[in-house]
Amino acid sequence: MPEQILVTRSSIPSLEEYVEEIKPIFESHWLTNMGVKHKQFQSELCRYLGVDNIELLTNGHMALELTLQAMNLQGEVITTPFTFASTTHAIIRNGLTPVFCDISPDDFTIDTSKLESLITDRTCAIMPVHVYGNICNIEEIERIAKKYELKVIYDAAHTFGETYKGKSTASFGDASCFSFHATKVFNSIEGGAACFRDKKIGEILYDLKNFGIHGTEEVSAVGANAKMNEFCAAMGICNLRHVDDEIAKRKLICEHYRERLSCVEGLRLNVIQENVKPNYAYFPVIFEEKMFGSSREEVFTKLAENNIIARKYFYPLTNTFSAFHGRFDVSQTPAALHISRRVLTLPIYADISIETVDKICDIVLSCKK
Ligand code: T4K
Repeated sequence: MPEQILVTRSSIPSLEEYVEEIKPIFESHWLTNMGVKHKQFQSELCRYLGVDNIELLTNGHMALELTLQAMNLQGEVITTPFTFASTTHAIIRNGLTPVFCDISPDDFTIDTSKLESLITDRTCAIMPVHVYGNICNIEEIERIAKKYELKVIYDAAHTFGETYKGKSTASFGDASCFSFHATKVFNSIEGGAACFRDKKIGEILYDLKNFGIHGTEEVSAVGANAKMNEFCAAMGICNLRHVDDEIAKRKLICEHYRERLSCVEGLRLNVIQENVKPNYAYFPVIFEEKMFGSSREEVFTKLAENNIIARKYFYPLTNTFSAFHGRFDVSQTPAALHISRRVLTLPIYADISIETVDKICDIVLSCKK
């Protein structure tokens, strides 16, 4: 059976490099609970991301969920439904109410022109998503948050290594949360991190990721267990050495896709944002059936018949999940609905070959009628 091409493939160091990195773990028998590798990874990340405050967590979801908890929020959080389940779940699992703002049809991030009309006296925070690594309208979000005294927690899961106007995406808002999942541009197998402005949030997060245990004899909060273990930290340390090269390789892949798929009627590629150094995390394509001649579903199926597994990130919208039993009104987010029904994210990863990209483009273009 021919090899399947999946939407992504984890970047990993050489086996020798990883073994070298984990040797001290075998020698010390210290496997988790904020060990040496955890501390080293934390400080190397601070340096790479250009921030002072960072807490490592088991995954990006716990970064979002515990950051919200650490801020002790109540009421409504304005967010978008064009995202992974995690963003919305983090809000709801904190007993908060998500209020869904529509997205901009251009870059798929929160439509800031609609934001203010959703603010009520119960609004406590905004949780915008830099979806696909597209950076939200930082200035406008900051202006609105300041005016209404709202917290801003960015879901920055897709933005590792990116900058906006030369500043790391880790430095925006009250907090920015990253995912280091295996499928991300940068991974620590499973992992995540919260970067935050106020040092106090870090102290609370440190306790919350360890059951709320404070010191040795006090449990001061109802925390979770979300500590990054030493093997994940070691993988993160290794991958951090290579992440810039990985992003450079992705850039070439992305450019090749763009060369092949630009200027095709009915097919829209992701925006190139001004002032952003991108990481090429995803390669979303919007298929407008009326102009392209084939629907997103048809292209998806055609690719799958050829062992190419593209993904419909992010379909369905989170505000339509059956888990929420019709609690949210999807007609409030028409642009998000439109995009989610037409988007396909094509395979992109550092080591995908140009020949494979050509094959994918040939199949996509063969669907044009
Ligand atoms: N916020 C946003 C905006 C997010 O996108 C995510 C996660 C989060 C928050 C939460 O962060 P984490 O708690 O996950 O750290 C994947 C990932 O599991 C998830 O991390 C990611 N977003 C989401 C967009 O994609 P699935 O269910 O699509 O993954 P899966 O298992 O189908 O894998 C996709 C492809 O990746 C596979 O076809 C092959 C490749 N792969 C996968 C794994 C597991 C590898 O190459 N190696 C691997 O180990 O959710």
